[in-house]
Amino acid sequence: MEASKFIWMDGDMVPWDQATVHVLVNALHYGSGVFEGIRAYETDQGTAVFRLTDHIRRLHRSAKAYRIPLEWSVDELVSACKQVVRDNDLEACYIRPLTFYGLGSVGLNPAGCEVKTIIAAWRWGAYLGEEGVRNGIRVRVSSWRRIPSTSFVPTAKGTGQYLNSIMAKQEALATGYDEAIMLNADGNVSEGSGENIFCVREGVVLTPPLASGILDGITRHSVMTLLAEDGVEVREAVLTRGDLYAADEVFLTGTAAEVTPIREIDDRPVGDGKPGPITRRAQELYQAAVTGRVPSKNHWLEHV
Ligand code: PPE
Repeated sequence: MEASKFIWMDGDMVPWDQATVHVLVNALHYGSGVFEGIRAYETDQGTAVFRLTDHIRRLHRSAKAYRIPLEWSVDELVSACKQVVRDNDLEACYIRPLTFYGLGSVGLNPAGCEVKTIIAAWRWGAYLGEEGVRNGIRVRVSSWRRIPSTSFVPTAKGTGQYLNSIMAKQEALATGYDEAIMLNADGNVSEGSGENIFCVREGVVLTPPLASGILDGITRHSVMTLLAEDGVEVREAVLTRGDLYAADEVFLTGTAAEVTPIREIDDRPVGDGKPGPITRRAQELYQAAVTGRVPSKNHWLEHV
C-alpha cells in the first residue's frame, strides 16, 4: 500500500509510522472492532467524500450491534475524516475509520478495555484490478458459507467477521479465480468477500435482500437508486446459484470495488463473456455520481 503522512488517532494527527498499538489490544486477539471503507474523489469543486455521513452512521450502527461504546459523534468523525484527507494532501483516496477495544484486559469481557478510534487514508486504485473493471473478473462460488445472522450481525462491519471473507478470498485466489461469491446458510446467494452482488435477467436488475445475510452496502444502495432513476427495473430477490448461471449480466458493487463486472462464474461465461449494457450503464452512472456529474445526487458528495 502507498503510505500517507498522518493517521488520526482519537483526536491527534500521528505520523504514519508512529500510528501503532500494543500487541495485547483486545481487538487483535478477538476481532472486537468495527470499521468503514469510504472513498473520496476529485470533482470540479475539489475533493469530495462520497456518502461520508452515511458511512459514519453505519460505523455507529456497527458499534451498537457489537456493544462497542463509540464516544465520537457522527459529526465529529465526519470532520475528522475530512481533516485526514486534507492534512495528507490527498485528492482521490480510500478512507478507513476503525473503532476497536484496546488495552485493558485479555479475555472475552472487553468491558475494562479502552476504546480506540483511528482514521487512515491513502491512495488506492482498482480493488479487483483495472483489467477487471474493463473486461470483468472470474469468480467462483465459495465452499465457505457467509456468516449467518444467528452467529453475527451480517449487516454490520465487525472486524472479526472478516476472517470469513478472508477464507473465501484465499480459496478463490488459490484455485485460480479473482473473487469468491458466498452462499448463505440456506444455500442462497449472499455476496462477494467484500462486495455486494447484482444480476440482470431480461433487463431486470436483481440483488439479494438484507435477509440473505449481506452487508447493507452503500454502493449497492447508490447503484440501485441510480439505475431505477434511469428507468431500469431494480428488485431485491432471493437468488440461487442457478440464477447466477442463468443471468445475462452479473456485477459486484462496493466502495473499494466500485462497479466491477463478472465475466465468468464457476467456469461458465456470464452472457457472452463480456460486460453487458446494464453493467456498463451502472459503471457510468456510478462514476458520474461520485465525481459530481449527476446534479440530483450532489448531496451524496461531502466536500473536504
Ligand atoms: N459486502 C462486504 C462483505 C463488504 O466488506 C463490503 C465493503 C461490501 C459488501 C460493499 O459495501 P459498501 O462499501 O458499503 O458498498 N467492503 C470494503 C472492502 C473490504 C476490504 O477491506 O477489502 C470496501 O469496499 O470498502
